[in-house]
Amino acid sequence: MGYRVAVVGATGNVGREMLNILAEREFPCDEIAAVASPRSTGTEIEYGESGRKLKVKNIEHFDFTGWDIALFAAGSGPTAIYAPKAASQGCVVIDNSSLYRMEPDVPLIVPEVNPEAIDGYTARNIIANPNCSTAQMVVALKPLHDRAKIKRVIVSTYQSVSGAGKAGMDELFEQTRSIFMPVGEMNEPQKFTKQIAFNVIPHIDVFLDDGSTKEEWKMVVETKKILDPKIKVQATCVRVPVFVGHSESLNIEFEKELSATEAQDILREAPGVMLVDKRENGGYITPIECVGDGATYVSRVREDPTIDNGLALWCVSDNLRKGAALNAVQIAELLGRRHLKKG
Ligand code: 11C
Repeated sequence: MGYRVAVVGATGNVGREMLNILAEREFPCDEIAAVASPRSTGTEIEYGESGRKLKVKNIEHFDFTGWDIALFAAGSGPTAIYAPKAASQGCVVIDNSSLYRMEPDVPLIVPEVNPEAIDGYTARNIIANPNCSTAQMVVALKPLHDRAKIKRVIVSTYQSVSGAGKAGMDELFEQTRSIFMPVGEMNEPQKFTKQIAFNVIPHIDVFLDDGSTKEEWKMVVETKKILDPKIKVQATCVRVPVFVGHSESLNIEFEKELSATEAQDILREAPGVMLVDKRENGGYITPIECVGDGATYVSRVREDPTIDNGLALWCVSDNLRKGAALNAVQIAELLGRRHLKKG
């Protein structure tokens, strides 16, 4: 016996990946529903390799009664309306938006890092999935924190345009094409604040009063909630002209001494981490190599001689997978193992 699972926002970048990953990991679904805005109602979406098609259902009329789990990738607006409805109808919501992440009675989960926190889900029937840039960072940090206690992290991100949805990907594609094949003027940027093709933009999400951006703030507060409230994080989040895969440069200060060699040994064994660190030409991972994969790749581990107990490293992951859809499905698996047992 399996679960009845609804994917809400099924036609977007993350929703489609959720369906792919549920099928790939053979998540035990007795029934699966693809749910989206009225705009997509009746369109068909593929599920699994057999070419099975799901007809998209209208979120406005969807009754969650009798459904076990709803994976939401619908953005904060629709989520604010329909997630509480689903939760009150007895369906456990696993939400990819930022809406509930910092609510004290909603667990924010990365299964490799804080699986036990999921037990608090019963307060609201909602579990939050972190921001993509936070998820990959905490997977890499957790095993090092367990060994040597992290005091402070300085992170600079190199985030792909798929983090801004399909419109972000289209904007990079169109701008690149119009540079190579100019037909009239290039369109003004819509999704990003400046030209993204052949450029980098040090601005993701809205500005806050202290001069940081909301994306940077999310990395700070989500890391504290998932990993350890004592860890200090300073983030600079940057959009780069890459379609899929977020990269991060991390500078980490520990309480205890930790050599680069020992850190490599720890990371080699850590859940969710793939260490690729050969210290030679090409002996590290770049975003295009991690697309379609679930791991957080770590490369370039080295000691930082400018501080006591400092390490620097590079980490890369598919932001649509570990950063969003895969983490949500892993939460569903964890929920099944610890709480919603079937069969
Ligand atoms: C980006 N990290 O790359 C964002 C996308 O809070 O879930 C995900 C935003 C979020 O633009």
